[in-house]
Amino acid sequence: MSVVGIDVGYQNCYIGVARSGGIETIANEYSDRCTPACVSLASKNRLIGNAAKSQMTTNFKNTVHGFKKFHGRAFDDPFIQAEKHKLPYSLHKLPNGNTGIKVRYLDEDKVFTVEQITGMLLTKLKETSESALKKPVVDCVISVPSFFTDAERRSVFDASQIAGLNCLRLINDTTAVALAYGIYKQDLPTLDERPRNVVFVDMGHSSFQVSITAFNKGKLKVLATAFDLYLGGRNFDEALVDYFCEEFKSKYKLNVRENPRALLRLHQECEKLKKLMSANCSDLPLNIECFMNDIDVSGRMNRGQFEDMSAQYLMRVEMPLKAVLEQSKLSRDDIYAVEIVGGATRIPSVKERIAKFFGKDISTTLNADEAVARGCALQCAILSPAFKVREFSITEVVPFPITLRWKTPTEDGLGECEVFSKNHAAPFSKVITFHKKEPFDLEAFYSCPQELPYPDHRIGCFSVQNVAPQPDGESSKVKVKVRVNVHGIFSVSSASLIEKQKGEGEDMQIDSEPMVQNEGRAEDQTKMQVDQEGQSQGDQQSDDNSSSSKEGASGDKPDPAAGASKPKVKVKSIELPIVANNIRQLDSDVLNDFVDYEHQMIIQDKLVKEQNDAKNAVEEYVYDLRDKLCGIYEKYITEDDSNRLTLMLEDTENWLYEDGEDQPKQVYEEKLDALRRLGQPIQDRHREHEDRPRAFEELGKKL
Ligand code: ATP
Ligand code: K
Ligand code: MG
Repeated sequence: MSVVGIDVGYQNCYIGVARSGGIETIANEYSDRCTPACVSLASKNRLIGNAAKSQMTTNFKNTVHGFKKFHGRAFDDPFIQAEKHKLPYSLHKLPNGNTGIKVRYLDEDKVFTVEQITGMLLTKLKETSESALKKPVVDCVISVPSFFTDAERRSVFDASQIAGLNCLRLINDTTAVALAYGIYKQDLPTLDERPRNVVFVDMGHSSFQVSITAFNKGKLKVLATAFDLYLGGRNFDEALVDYFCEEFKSKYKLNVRENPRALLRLHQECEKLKKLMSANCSDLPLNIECFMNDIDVSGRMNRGQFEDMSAQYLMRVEMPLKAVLEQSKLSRDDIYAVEIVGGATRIPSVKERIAKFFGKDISTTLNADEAVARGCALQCAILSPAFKVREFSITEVVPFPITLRWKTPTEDGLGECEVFSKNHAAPFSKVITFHKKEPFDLEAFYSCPQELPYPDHRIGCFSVQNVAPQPDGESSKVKVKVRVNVHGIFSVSSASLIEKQKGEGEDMQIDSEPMVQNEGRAEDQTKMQVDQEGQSQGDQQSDDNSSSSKEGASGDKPDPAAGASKPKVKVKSIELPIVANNIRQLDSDVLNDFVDYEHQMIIQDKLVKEQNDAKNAVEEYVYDLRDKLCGIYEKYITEDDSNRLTLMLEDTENWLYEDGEDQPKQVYEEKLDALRRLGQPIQDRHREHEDRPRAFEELGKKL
């Protein structure tokens, strides 16, 4: 069983694995530990990661990047509408209203969903892990931003399935970092001591996330999270791009924004410049050759200027810091350390603002690029029965409050209950008791539309079925379990009807009005680990998506409606089916089609790779043999034969660029065999001759 953690960044992806007893991040086939979140579709195959990024400017219409924020978003979402104009590739409204990505693939127009595109990226990351670990990879933990809603989380989860991964947990970026920070700390306070509170700050390419986490020995509890969804390194790049677009307009009369390729190149150069300015205060040049209309362009920039032009973004750094501190109800003095990760926290003025806000030096003890992936791998190791790791329990928070709504026979016609408040512990289950005579719907949505950064605040509608009145015509008591699971995904997970047994419980007075009763119970989702150092904690329960409601037996408090002095009533609990509607998740048949299609594309990519390899082998052989014919093989072939063979090699070379440009693998293999049949005897004669002196020497020794 593999232990793999994947940080799927907006720009950069990293993979952490457990290998030879430790956690490490692994490199891809380009010896790069960072794999760009970039997918390029072409007429014969796909390129994913570094290969896709390196030809982004040439195949820009079909090279998809910056798609992480498309998850769970409707095409009409204002963010998508604004983004659409900045992208060199096309977006397309899908029949279900979601955002599709329109490209040319295999010489056809294709619209992919974002789950498919992220699925492609995950396929690549899976393959990279497999070649590093030299075994199949299925189980993994994937990171998502802490502000991802249900729709986004379900979408990423679907993507993982398309790639053939079994995602054991979607973990929040800052929580993964917290785990990477805490698990190796030997000096954490004991359980009865005051916890150690650490702030984690992650500014990536697209967003800014902050959490405050309380640590004790063997556990971490996230107290609060805060974020700016749209503040990241890309904003700073854009500030530079805006500036140079203006400058090149006046200096060279170039309209860069009309030329997608030039704009992409400018983006890349501005990003490089931004990084250079992090280490350098002086004036720095920006030069791009043959930028547009054969014109070379150049400009200059220094850190002071850059800070001035990005003031509007720097201003926004403080807000989430303030919000997280307020929500945690801690004071600055309660903060033990401020740990920063994410590429954009390397911008000196970003760092300064964080330090200034907390009034202390910030720590960079964690690897800014790899901490998330390492944390994911650690979580995967904890969840894997095959891997021994120190037990560490994680309690997350719910980022946005969640409310249930249902129809009632009352005047206003609606009942409502906030089932999860902001920063409520997660994973967590609650039992709500209803009194109903017929099947009913529970509508789940995020309670505070003004707080939610998305226009759509629906989560889904859950129909509780097969509800019937009691034999005496009274309402039935229906216990509904709602939960936020390990992935941070909400659901009405089970429902049961409590049936009075005949002859008993007549004294039980049942409300005909629907009534809500909250019965919360913490569920720590971290699986029990066998660990010499770890302590078994009695209140821990393992949890999975299929668990059914057992609260009736163990967790229930007596129903106040039944009165405190009632005799013990024998009850029977009947499981009720729940049908989820409007859940923003792929239908299972659609998902299956996507899984099949991904599989086909993988096979297609493999075929193209094998074909290319076979073709390259012919080309290499031609060059090699031709060199040797006028070199080391010269003495081992007659001039006539050599001339004839050279001509043949030349023909083959020409063929490779003409008719032989795109042939099935076997054609190249046959070609190579034919050449080898001619080349081999020469090679043999050469080798025999080379070996002869040594053979004589050996013989001499023996005699
Ligand atoms: P997200 O977390 O938003 O999904 P990501 O995880 O892909 O994005 P990171 O890899 O953490 O993002 O950070 C990438 C960003 O950091 C880019 O904008 C990059 O330009 C920026 N960055 C990296 N190094 C530096 C540096 N030395 N100075 C300034 N910015 C930097
Ligand atoms: K990253
Ligand atoms: Mg990130």
